[in-house]
Amino acid sequence: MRIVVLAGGIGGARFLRGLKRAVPDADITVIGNTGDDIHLFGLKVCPDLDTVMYTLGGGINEEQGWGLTDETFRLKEELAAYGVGPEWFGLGDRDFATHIVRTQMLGAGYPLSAVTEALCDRWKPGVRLIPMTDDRVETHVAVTLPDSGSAAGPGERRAIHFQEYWVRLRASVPAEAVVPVGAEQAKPAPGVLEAIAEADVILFPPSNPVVSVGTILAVPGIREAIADAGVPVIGLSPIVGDAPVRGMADKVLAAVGVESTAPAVAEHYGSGLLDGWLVDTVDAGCVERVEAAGIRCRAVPLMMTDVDAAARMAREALTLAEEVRAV
Ligand code: FO1
Repeated sequence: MRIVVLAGGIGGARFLRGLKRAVPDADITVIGNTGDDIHLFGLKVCPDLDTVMYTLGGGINEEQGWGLTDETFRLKEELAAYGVGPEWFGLGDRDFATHIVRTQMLGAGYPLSAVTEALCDRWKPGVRLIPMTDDRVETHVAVTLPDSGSAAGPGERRAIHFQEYWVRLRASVPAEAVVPVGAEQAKPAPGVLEAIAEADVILFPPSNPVVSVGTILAVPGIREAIADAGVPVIGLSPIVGDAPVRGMADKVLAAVGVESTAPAVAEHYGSGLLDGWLVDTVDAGCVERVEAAGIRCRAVPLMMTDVDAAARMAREALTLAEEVRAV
């Protein structure tokens, strides 16, 4: 079975670990979000691609959900000693190697998709990981910084990099707009449209619907390819009850005018894209509303407490796909 998954960071990676356990013989292609990418110390860092690669490759720092295990931060300390920031983004010594190799290969003219393939040769994630595009896309967030944190003076509206919003500010101020800068000019990376066209099923894992899945869908051609694929497209809600399971998805959902509820996210994707939607059992009362939007809906446990729980979710998604296909 050929499965295509649009994945962001931690939630997507943990779901993929369950999917691999649920259908070990499946051919899984992951279209990874690159809007979180940031250039630091002259290096290109791809947090969502690395989180998928490390999680499925067995190197992930499990508690954090990002970065590597057995990390040291000597390089970060030395950079800080030179007063070279930012200090708020924790790059470990082992992780630096990934960004050095990536930046070296990009500098030699390899596209990000080829670089990602080369890095995966080492980590062997057991899926094909393709960035959504080889072109530069970086998500920025419009905020009004209350204090003098803004060079433009307090109360001024500014656009800051997603990572600064997410990591330095911990999404503590409202996101007034979320803009995937460069998305309009970006082209799907080689293999992306082909994988979608050849897929037997397409999955939206419980990744952030705005800054992860939403950013992938913002690359011209990808949303259309999925809508036209003619195979079941099944999503899993990242919102349980009225709160995101992890991260601060509610902050960026508000920026695009979407309430932080399981049915609202399904409606945001729309029945033109989604054929089926899994909500958590606590949201069983919302099934009717989602079905009224033309999207088949089931309430199943959606807390990825361990790999087996994620595998059960994956099986539920594939079961719903078959029900949708049978219609
Ligand atoms: N997230 C944090 O909350 N704090 C960090 O210092 C941090 C560093 C970091 C370094 C490399 C990397 O690949 C990811 C990192 N993340 C950190 C997570 C990152 O912000 C998120 O994983 C994604 O960008 C959102 O999905």
